[in-house]
Amino acid sequence: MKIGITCYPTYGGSGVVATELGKNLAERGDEVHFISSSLPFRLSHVAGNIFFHEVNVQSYPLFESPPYTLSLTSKMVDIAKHAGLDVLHVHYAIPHATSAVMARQILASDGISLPIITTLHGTDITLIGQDPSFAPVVTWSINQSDGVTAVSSYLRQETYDHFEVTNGIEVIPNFIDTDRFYRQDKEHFKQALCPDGEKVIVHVSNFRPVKNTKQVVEIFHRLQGDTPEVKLLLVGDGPERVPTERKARELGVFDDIRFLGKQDPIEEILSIADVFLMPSASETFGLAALEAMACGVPTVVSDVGGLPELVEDDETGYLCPVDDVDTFTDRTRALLTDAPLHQRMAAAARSRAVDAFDIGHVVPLYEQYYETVREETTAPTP
Ligand code: GMT
Repeated sequence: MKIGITCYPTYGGSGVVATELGKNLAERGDEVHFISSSLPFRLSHVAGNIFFHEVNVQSYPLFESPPYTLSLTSKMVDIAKHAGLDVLHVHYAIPHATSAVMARQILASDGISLPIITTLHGTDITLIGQDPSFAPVVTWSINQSDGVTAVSSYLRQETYDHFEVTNGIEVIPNFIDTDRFYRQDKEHFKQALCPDGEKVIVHVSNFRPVKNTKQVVEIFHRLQGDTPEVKLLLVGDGPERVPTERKARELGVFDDIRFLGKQDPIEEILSIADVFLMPSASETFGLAALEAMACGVPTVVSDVGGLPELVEDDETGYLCPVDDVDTFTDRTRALLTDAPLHQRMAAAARSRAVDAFDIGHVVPLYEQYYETVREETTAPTP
């Protein structure tokens, strides 16, 4: 099959899912065309049956900012025509689904049929998509899509609750390549960071307010003075990084924290982690937590959104009420001090990642869905 994929190329879960999906589809024999504003960060090389098409935006004195949505639409039309796409799969509704619907209309006027599938990821539904300046367009774009998927049952329900969506929504969860994400021997790295055998807490995010990164520092602060001692690795970057650094200085824990910025490969850092913290205010799935689980790291996460579909409380990690820093601290402390508990949860976390979310189980669900949507869109109307 020839598949077009549009996603945000920057750091973020939706771009990761889209890119890993495209790479895996290509390995399975499909021809994959990424259409994006720049090379997706997990797409290190483009070869064989993977193609990358950069969307060129035009500036013009009249435009306050270049209309990316229109340039993306034109690029989708161009690639669909010249590569002969069988399906176009867009990730994150704003503005990708809207561009795709417009592209499909333009192609139809030339007698070309292009089924489009929209995958809803997160704040396109739970936050920014609900703003009155976007909501009618998001609703229309979802209803006009030939197929719609959501990354959790929670997100599917949120979509129905907040938008007048009449289309069906298929739940296909995030996935992980458990052959790449596993606990590796990184003893030298651990030694360098923790010469006195300190435990390691890791948090990975794009440092947006929804990720509650200042709370990660607060939890870490409350664990000071405990035995064993603990270090905190903060991976990623974004608008909350500076306020989080400030908080760390205020609490006097800055020197025990490493702000690592954007990092790849993340699995090497996760391989030295003892606990993964995710105190998000909202999370539709929590891909970063799944990456940790695959590396055998128990997770302490908020009991919101899609996280209870991923983390089994008291089995693979802990679910804690949002903003309840006391509970987050207690659960983290339990994992850092009770070795048999840690061992049990680390093994359970890895097993859950392998059994329920391995890329080998989930990518075929997308392939089957592409087939279903193609059949439905080409079937003659009775
Ligand atoms: O929706 C967002 O905030 C952005 C999006 C992204 O690109 O990072 O994140 C969402 O999609 C991920 C992949 O499906 C999910 O694993 C994340 O939980 C989700 N983020 C939020 O809901 C905050």
